[in-house]
Amino acid sequence: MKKVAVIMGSDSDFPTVKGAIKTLREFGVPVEVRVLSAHRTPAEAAAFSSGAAENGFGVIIAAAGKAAHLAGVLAAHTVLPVIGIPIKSSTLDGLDALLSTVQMPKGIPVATVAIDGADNAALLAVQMLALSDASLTDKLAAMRRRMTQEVMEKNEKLQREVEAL
Ligand code: RP5
Repeated sequence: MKKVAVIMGSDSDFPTVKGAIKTLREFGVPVEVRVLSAHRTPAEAAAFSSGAAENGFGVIIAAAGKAAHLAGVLAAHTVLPVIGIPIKSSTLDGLDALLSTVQMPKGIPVATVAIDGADNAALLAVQMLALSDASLTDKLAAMRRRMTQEVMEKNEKLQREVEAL
């Protein structure tokens, strides 16, 4: 199975990014994690992304805050799909990172999830890998069934509470 790279612009992003790493591991997806900054280590970030495909990666997840160029810079150096997580790490509550990540000029796409949306970034990466791995498709389907069951149980509980009003 292809690996997923989880790249963050700073170790200060790690508390948010942890969720993505845990989710990927729950699906049995091999993960490698790095701190690489588009601004502070531009050469290293470019080198990682340039070599990612030949090093066995299938998807790159890039998490960054503030003027968040990391996902776009990584995407510029590879044709692997890049998923951006805008991190809420500034006085602008992550809106700066969201706009920096999502507003990519045409030609170099970044699939941007919600501010701090680490879990969805991981799930999207699993869905991408599932295109060529049926075992991941089965695990995703099982997760969806569990979610459905949980919501139905919550609804039933709510109905009982409403009835008792
Ligand atoms: C971004 O700047 C990082 O992704 C982080 O979210 C933010 C702040 O970084 P630190 O100053 O905490 O290292 O590059």
